[in-house]
Amino acid sequence: MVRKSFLIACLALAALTVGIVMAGNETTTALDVKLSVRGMTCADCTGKVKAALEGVSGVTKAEVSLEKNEATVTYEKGKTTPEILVKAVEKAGFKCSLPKAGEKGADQS
Ligand SMILES: [Cu+2]
Repeated sequence: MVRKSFLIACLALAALTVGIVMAGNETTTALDVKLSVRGMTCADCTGKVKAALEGVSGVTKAEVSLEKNEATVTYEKGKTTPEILVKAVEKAGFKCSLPKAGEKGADQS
């Protein structure tokens, strides 16, 4: 009898934990933003821009393209803003600006 109630308690706790984890995932929304970066001339430059962006708290991923003069950044909503990302790139010594069309960064080539 004691064992059965213990098992039920364990199951209830497990269900509760799963519920909390799922609720937690819903609150963190990942956003993507494309930034235009100018002044990069080699792989060393893209590395610096990438490091600068990944150093911003809230950023989960940063990919920098030398060919496109562009950085694609994934960040958690509410933890940072595209403006902060631009400033981080500029602090690293490069020119950076936001795309004209909203946060998503319209696909223009
Ligand atoms: Cu370089």
